[in-house]
Amino acid sequence: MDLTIDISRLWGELETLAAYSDAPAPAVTRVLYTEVDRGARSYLKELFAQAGLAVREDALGNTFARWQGTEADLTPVASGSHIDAIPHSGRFDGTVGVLGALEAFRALTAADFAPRRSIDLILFTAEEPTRFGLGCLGSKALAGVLSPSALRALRDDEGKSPDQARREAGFGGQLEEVALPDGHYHAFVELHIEQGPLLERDGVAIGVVEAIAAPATLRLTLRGEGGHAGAVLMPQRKDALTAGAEITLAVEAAAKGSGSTDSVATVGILDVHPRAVNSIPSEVVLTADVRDIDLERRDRMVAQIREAATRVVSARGIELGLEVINADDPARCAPEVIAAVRDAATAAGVSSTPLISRAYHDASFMARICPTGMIFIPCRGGVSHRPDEYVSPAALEAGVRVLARTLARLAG
Ligand code: HGY
Ligand code: MN
Ligand code: MN
Repeated sequence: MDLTIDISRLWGELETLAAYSDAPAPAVTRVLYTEVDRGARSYLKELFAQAGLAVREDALGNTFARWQGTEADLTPVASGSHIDAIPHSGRFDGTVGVLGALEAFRALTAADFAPRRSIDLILFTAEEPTRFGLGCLGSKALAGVLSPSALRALRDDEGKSPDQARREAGFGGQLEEVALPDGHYHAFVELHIEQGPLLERDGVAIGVVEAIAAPATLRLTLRGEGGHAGAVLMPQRKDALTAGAEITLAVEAAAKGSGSTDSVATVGILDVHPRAVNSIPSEVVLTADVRDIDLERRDRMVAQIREAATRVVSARGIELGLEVINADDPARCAPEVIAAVRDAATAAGVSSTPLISRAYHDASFMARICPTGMIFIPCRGGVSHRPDEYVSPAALEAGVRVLARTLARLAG
């Protein structure tokens, strides 16, 4: 099949999408249900409609753009990714999987390919944990991993629930209708940037993802006594922030000491109260992200962090609250989708290599309900979640070509 990817059109669409942002370019901030998120969604729904796709949205804003297959009774195939972006991040994380899938659809149509199975392009709501503290809200709800009641219990910084926020953003319908039945899809494949350095380092065009790492998120609340920074002498202090500093180092030590470089742990958020230069911190909340591709090792790190935190707070007379916000299993990609990606890369004449994803993705949860795979493309220096995140047009073009061929294989 002779496929032509219109990379300048795709590049222009990525640039337009990047402008829907609450941060000055080249940074992108696009948080769930904000005005820029809603604007980006409208822009994309316009493109989906122009491409002749039938568009529907569910109660959370997961958006499905369907390319009708010739045999409507066959279970459909799906592709897609997310468009939300954490504060001050880049323009390619997630978006290449949404606009890349659209471009794959258009290239296949131009090559007179008509899929037997319908193909859904899915824009997943809230893959990033920014607003409600939990990642993959949309795909977890689709997979039935996050129940409507668990969803309703979440709160953002203003105390709003996803239910309230989604309705204010104009999404009606019932949360109970979001979960998809098992077998709803024949297969799912997601195009995504590697968010790591290996493909670029080895000069390989395509990563054929075999597994996706297991993330856990911990929230530790430390309560001390606070007080006047000048008047309270050091022996009498119960300083919540110095306790938090020791625990932050213990989080790092748990990953560094696990015996494997596949273990990673990060304290990305540390809130201090009352945050005044002359007031001893009385309360600190730190949020830790702990991951490994091996579940047991990941859980050992969580246990170690819990032990270290207990030790630190008892030595300092601080009160500790520790909440495991999420602890997901690693996801395995399906052999038949892995093979389809690998064969598509070969047919497209590009190099490929098996890879593990250290980032999590919506594919992590689509793998719960259907055979799933991922296609990685190299990003410069492996950089992601930063404004200088970058993918070359050539790398993107190869990724879209392989995605198109993979979809042609899966949708028959
Ligand atoms: O954090 C992650 O792995 C993803 O980028 N949300
Ligand atoms: Mn991300
Ligand atoms: Mn992503």
